[in-house]
Amino acid sequence: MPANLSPEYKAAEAAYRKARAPDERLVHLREMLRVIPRHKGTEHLQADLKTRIKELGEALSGPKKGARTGPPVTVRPEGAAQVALLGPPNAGKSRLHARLTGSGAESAPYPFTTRKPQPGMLPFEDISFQLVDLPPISATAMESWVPSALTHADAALLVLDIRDPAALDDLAAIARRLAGKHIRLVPDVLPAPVSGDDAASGADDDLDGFHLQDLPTLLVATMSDLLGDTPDAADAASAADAELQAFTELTATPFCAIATSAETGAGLDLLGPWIFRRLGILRVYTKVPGQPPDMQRPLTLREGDTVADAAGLVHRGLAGDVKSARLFREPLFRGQHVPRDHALSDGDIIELHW
Ligand SMILES: Nc1nc2c(ncn2[C@@H]2O[C@H](COP(=O)(O)OP(=O)(O)OP(=O)(O)O)[C@@H](O)[C@H]2O)c(=O)[nH]1
Ligand SMILES: [Mg+2]
Repeated sequence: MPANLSPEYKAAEAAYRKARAPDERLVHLREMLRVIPRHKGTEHLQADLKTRIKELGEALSGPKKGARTGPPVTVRPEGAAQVALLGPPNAGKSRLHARLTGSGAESAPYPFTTRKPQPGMLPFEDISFQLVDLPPISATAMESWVPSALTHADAALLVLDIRDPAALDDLAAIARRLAGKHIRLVPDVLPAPVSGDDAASGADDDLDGFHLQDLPTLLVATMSDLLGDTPDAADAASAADAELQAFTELTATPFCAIATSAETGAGLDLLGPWIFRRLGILRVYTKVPGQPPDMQRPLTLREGDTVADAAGLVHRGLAGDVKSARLFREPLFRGQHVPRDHALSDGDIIELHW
């Protein structure tokens, strides 16, 4: 049924997607629920919004006395972006998480090992991304709180066992389950609309173009070290590439895919750059007048973000007070004044003027 969302709702949704701090997100979620048109077509969505508001509220204030005592379901975002590890049981999510972040995420040769969200930091150049390991999702099982655990996720790594012939079915089942909770897995390049079954693309016509969340998604086909009898690293890499090519061609999946191994580390160096580029992350360095810039701790913003957005990160709630900035970016900018709505670039150095 068409959801027929109003301009007020769409504006609230846009503000929600832009907000990164949990308390700001909660404000926007409440606003979405307040302005959502009340009719049958939005009933599911209203229910999803209420669940997220409740769970995010509990995460921010601690659970109420006597409330259900499960694991905390939302992970407070840290670093330049939060990226969720999704996938079917036993695919190798936790082993990857442990290797990438140094977390002690428990991995075991049987399914449903992971029972709660586990955060860890993946360093990339001078910033880091927060990776969140999660319990598995299959056609028949998904912890009810997993959609809420994705509230702060900016992207997803969908981990599949490269040897598993059912991987496409797993991918479609996961996309469908999340679509049912108004979360859409988005490939790097959106496929042209086709009629017929497009569950594997993450699209879902039932949602009438509406969703609570878009998750840019990379397929991570892991365990490449276990492909055939290839002790030589170069042979193993080409076997993995051939397998991956066969997979992407056979399944015609619109998602980008990379082959990795948590055992040998093969392919893992591609993850940070993908997250960085796919999310359009910018690093902006700040300086105070008369002093050299602080090159140690960049602000992290997104493509299209402005001087005012950077100011909002420096002084929360005061973004509106910044008047202009001096911008340093060789060779074009050597301290010229730019207005508060000037869009920043990766590597910019700014001196804020309030
Ligand atoms: N050789 C090899 N083994 C791997 C690799 N990745 C995972 N494994 C093994 O595969 C099994 C499952 O890995 P897990 O990381 O627990 O899988 P998971 O996806 O977290 O599983 P759930 O928590 O049940 O969803 C474990 O025995 C891992 O040691 C890999 O890249 N190479
Ligand atoms: Mg696990």
